[in-house]
Amino acid sequence: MTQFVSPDTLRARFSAAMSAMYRDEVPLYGELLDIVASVNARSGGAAPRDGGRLGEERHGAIRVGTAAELRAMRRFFAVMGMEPVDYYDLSVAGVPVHSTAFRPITAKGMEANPFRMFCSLLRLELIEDAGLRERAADILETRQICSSRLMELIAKAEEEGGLNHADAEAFLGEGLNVFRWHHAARVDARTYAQLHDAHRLIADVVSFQGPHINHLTPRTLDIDAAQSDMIAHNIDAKEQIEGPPRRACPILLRQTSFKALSETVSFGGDDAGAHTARFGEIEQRGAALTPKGRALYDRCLADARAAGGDYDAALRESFARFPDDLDAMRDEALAFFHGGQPITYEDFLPVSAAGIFQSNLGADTGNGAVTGGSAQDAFEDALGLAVHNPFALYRAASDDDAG
Ligand code: OOG
Ligand code: NI
Repeated sequence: MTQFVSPDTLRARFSAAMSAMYRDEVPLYGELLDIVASVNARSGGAAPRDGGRLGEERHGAIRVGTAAELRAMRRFFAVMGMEPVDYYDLSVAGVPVHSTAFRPITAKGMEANPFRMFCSLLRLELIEDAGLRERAADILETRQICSSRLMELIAKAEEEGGLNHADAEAFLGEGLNVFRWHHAARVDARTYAQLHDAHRLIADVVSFQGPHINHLTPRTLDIDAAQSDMIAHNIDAKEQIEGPPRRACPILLRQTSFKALSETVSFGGDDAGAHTARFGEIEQRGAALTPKGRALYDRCLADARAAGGDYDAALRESFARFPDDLDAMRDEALAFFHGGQPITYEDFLPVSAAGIFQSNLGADTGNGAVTGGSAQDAFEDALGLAVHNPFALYRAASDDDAG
């Protein structure tokens, strides 16, 4: 009998290899890891039940251009036990993409290794200029983000139910290559400028050989402390932490980032330029909320954003309505619990994601704003599968019938 390398092992090795590669490519990411490790060591007393996985924990983000690429990514991540969870419509923030996150869907899988990949698909139909839309589609049409060897290995894993040791090595090596940064663009400088004028993100997705990893995010136990440490290290951090305010009982997700780096690009011939896409991010995770809790969260956040004036003060004020003790959160069925403790939120927040996108897009977003609306059916057609409903996953893991 062939010995297969388990999906958990593949995922752990892939996550570690991605981290080493990104550390090489974006040295500030290494600094960020050191800051987070030191903050987490200082806040050891606050470790949640799943604290044991912290040192290994990170999520990444990529952006693909076509349905075929999205489907290849879905099959690639499935080999490592990662499935698409939730649908995120980023057009609400003027960003022409929609997204899912690939991750393990069981508590056991998350414990074995919690690596997740946020994956966005470009919505070419949101490019207004028909000529440019067609040009972008033509450019993407001829792109091959996965080597034929990688596609063979994925097919083999699907057919045989796993990969042996030698195939696993090859799979990890070929897989890592997909997400590397390429200095040489696939387009000329003029095309890059046109794509960039339509939306900076379109240039990022269309101009290069592959979906370079654009950030890797470690998880901290105290994001306020990590944020001040970032500033103390002269890292150009985003001013505002996205998500809920600081609380005694953290909920959902709080995130902050440092601004994208400007990297040199060659456009063939002697043409050189710069491209800004890759950045650093940190996050703190709290309790997964029930639909009722999520609705309350959305209302509190919307009120704070509508309030104007000092955003932090408005946030604290609007969230005063959200009970900040575990008994009340359980009694009012606002959060999911297991064994007396809240279940950690493993997913993302579209409004935060939009804030993160905007922070790294910078002020200069070209003509920018798109309006599209949610298109989950089209996304799932492209993916070739329906995404998992996160509430159903948390409900299955909880030991009461909250939500
Ligand atoms: C993804 C932004 C979303 C998060 O943590 O919410 C994200 C991107 O910029 O491609 O990673
Ligand atoms: Ni992120």
